[in-house]
Amino acid sequence: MPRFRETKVGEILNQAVARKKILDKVRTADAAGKWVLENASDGIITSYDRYLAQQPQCSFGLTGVCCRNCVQGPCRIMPTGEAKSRGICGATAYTIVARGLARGIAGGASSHSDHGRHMAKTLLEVAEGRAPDYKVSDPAKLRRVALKVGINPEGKSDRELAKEVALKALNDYYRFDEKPLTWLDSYITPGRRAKFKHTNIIPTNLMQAITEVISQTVMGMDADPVNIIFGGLKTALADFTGMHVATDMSDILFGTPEPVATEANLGVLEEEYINVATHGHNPTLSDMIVEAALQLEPEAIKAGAKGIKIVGVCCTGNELLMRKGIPLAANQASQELAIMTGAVDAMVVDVQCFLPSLKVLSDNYHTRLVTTAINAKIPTATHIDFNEEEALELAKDIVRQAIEAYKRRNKDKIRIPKEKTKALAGFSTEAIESLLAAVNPEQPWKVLTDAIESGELAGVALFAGCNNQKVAQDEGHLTVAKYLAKNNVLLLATGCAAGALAKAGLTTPGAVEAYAGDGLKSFLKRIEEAAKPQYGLPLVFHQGSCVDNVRGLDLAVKMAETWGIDLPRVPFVVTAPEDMHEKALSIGSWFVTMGFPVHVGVMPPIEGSELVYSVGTQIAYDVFGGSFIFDTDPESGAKKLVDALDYRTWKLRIHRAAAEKYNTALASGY
Ligand code: SF4
Ligand code: MSK
Repeated sequence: MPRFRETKVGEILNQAVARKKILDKVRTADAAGKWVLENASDGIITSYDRYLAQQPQCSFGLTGVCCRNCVQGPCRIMPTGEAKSRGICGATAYTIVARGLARGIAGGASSHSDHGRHMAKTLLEVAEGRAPDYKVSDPAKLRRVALKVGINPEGKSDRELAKEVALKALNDYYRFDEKPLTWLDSYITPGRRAKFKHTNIIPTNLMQAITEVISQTVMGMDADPVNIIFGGLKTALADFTGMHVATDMSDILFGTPEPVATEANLGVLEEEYINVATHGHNPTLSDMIVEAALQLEPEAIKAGAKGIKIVGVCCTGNELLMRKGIPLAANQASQELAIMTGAVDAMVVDVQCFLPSLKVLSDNYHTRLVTTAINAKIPTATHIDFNEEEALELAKDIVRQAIEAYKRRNKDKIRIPKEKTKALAGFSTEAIESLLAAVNPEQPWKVLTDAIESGELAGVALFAGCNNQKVAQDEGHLTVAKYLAKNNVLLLATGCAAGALAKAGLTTPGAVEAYAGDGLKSFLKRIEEAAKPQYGLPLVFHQGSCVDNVRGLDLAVKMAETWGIDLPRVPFVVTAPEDMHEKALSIGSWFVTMGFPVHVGVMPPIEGSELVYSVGTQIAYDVFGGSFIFDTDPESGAKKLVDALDYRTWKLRIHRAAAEKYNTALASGY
């Protein structure tokens, strides 16, 4: 079992090596971030410092054997040896570790599902005329989604259909008819449907799936670790459902992403402009901020600026990047550094992944920090209760706060790094299908599956997940991406992983020349020559924010359908080299149940139980065909992913040869 690796940081702390060396060697691989930490920190404490200050972290917590599920606790368990112990109630290590894992999945599922519910509610408000600043921007997607979930769009206006689709999505949250969730059932293969039924993990009510697992894991309830984990997997499938609702509703409201060119990294901030950073996950507010900024440009010029520049942070940043070409300033770990440039006049946050420290930090500058969600406030930050009925007016209010703050700027504190790079984004699964259709209009996905069968490509990998202060920012993403590209793996990315790869220039055509193996190069070139995309094709296809991981699943389903096989046979893998959030736990878990190898680069707290660890790494493989690959060494993790792809492709070829020899269809059940 790989152990938790803290050696680099531990050694450096013990040797009291200078802070500069810590930053250079350990904390971040992001050139702009490094520059800010070295040149603009003014002794300000950031999460990079607070991580070091937290060392050594509690080994009970790190391995998941600390329980606080009742007030008798905390109970800390010694899992093995003579000191082997139980909690006060008698709970053993495997019960406590499984409970912690399942509750983590529930945290992720509730975040995504709440996001999805909000988007469906916004679509309903649009349909009922209660959100005048929004509209159905993508009627074609509305009709595609309607058909997918079993609604006949014939003869219905956009508003009528939007209402029906929104109500059906909301119905997944509240219904009690014991039928599988629509946004799960409609997007999976028949094989997965049967597998989930057989293993009794199909959620039938999204809210209920989350409450069930919390109830299952309170003191005095389920002590069976395997049963608890299966409860967690049911919740993970509920998470998938909420994520797919979020992605579909966002596409309908704001448009299905298409390839777009922009820039990434802190160098996108501009001293002469009023800089407004939008941060979080929900595109409803940020979309309006973009519109408000356009309308208030004259006020900005009157205040002495050249104009208003909107930049993105984390997944709200990804939402704006892929649909509007708004530059991405930072991913999760460097959000504080954006403020430390002294050039951010307002940072507006919606939900998830923003740090409470942003307020303390912004107090050192002129920056106005604005929270906007009723359930996500920071003490003493400005709070504006955002709602869709008055969206544009509220967005203007926020932008005006930025204009006011701009007038209080301290020019001496402005230190913007030069580093920024070109970035392509907007590669939704639909956009990729259009590109492939330029080569084969009748069977676009056959272009991809043929390339894998012929050995030109080794398979497809999806980069997901976050930054995590336990590892150098972005380094894991970059190492795994370069290794896979060299080995001819087609790369997709979402969330802060996509942000990391964009900031390092890997979402550009130039990166193909620099990092792709010959097979990947020739595959991309063939598509480029046929489709003639305006900006060329990048090494990594940026698919969006963290809810958009479902786009990767949709793509894998297309591959499975083209081959006529189920998902566990498809040469598709997932990697989260810097997983951090509970949402990453949840996403990884549903990808495993869908049948994929999932590499995780930072150990979640499960090492306190051999049993739970082996359920994730081995039993899951036997039951679902997918499993976790825990490896904290990015290169070694990447090698295992290539091995997993090779194994699947090898089996595929053998069965293809047999099918051709006996003139049969490719066997689906091998
Ligand atoms: Fe301790 Fe059991 Fe209470 Fe957990 S539930 S804190 S193990 S007594
Ligand atoms: S923002 S969940 S750190 S991807 Fe989606 Fe990034 Fe992970 Fe948050």
